[in-house]
Amino acid sequence: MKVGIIGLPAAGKTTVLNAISGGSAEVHAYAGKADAEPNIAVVSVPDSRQDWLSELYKPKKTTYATVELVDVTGLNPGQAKKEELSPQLLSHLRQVDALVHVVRVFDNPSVPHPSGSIDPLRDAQNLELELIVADLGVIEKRLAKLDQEIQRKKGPEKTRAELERSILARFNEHLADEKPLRTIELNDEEDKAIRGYTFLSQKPLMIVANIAEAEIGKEFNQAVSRLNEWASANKMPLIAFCGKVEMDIAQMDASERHEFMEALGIEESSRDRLIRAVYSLLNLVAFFTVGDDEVKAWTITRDTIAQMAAGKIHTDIQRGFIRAEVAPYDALRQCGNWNAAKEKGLVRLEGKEYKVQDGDCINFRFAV
Ligand SMILES: Nc1nc2c(ncn2[C@@H]2O[C@H](COP(=O)(O)OP(=O)(O)OP(=O)(O)O)[C@@H](O)[C@H]2O)c(=O)[nH]1
Ligand SMILES: [Mg+2]
Repeated sequence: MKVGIIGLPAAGKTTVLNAISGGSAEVHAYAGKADAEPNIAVVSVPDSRQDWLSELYKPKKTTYATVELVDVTGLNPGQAKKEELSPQLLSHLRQVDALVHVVRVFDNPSVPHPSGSIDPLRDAQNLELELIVADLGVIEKRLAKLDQEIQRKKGPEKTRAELERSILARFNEHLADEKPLRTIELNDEEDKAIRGYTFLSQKPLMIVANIAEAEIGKEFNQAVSRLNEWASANKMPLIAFCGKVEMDIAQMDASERHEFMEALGIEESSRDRLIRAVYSLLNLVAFFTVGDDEVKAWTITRDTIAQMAAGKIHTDIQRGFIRAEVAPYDALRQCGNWNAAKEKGLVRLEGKEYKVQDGDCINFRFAV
């Protein structure tokens, strides 16, 4: 899974990336360079259930799920309108599954704000507008060509192009009202017709309010409260933390980190909070495959059916699917191990259509 970290210049995007990744990824300051390569970090998804399973099986390998974070260069308000978003930046953003918008709340005279003052709500709205305008640009260009194409085409191809045109026209109107595409409901057919576009304002988005050191452990200040009200009205989850302090914490060893967090009243690291928020934003859950060789976590969308979940592991397992032997994590934990859970009747055999639940430990039976 890929997550794009976006925001205005100097909002603290790279700082947040370091905080989430433990600073192990090589990062460099963009210093406003529009064509800079993104910073990329791959972060393991922490899961105490998997820790326990790994203790139980003592496998040769424990493979956690991972999230790839892509920290791109800062977006300046008005850039999309002037068509100044670089093709590299756009192509990086088009590939991500979700966007994390880092909004600057901290004030620091030695780090000038590109708009000259601290106003988180204004910045969040400005960035949303950049996404909207970028999408509008794509749609306007496409609509201009589609008319000619429709005249040339015949039969089902013509029908498909007409459907595309009608959806894009609807999108166009929606965006012109300054509303992001993630607030439009599409049926399956419509979704399929426009999937190739990867519109930016259609991507699930959450907000990180990058607060000042002095605000840690306190209630939201007025600026964050206003931002949060707007975010929740627009169904964007918001979490607040101080990127700079979290970056320091992420670089400490475990005992020092624990002490430091306790002293500051930070209950959970920004990494854990952010990953949990992204999972919930994208409606993701984990299932596990367990054994002496490997204990591995797999990420799926909630309610994925067993046969599709099997396909995550290998297409052969999906094609040759016979049954899924399922032990819920809680049952294993309660009974102590697989056999004990089986004796108590807590291990079930499920078919193709079974909706895999968060924490299921699954042994797929298949034949090819
Ligand atoms: N005081 C304070 N400074 C911060 C905080 N977060 C980031 N900074 C500082 O703000 C400056 C910019 O941070 P970066 O993480 O490089 O910001 P960025 O959004 O990646 O900037 P660009 O990549 O240039 O767009 C750095 O000097 C950080 O140390 C914070 O929470 N508090
Ligand atoms: Mg940066």
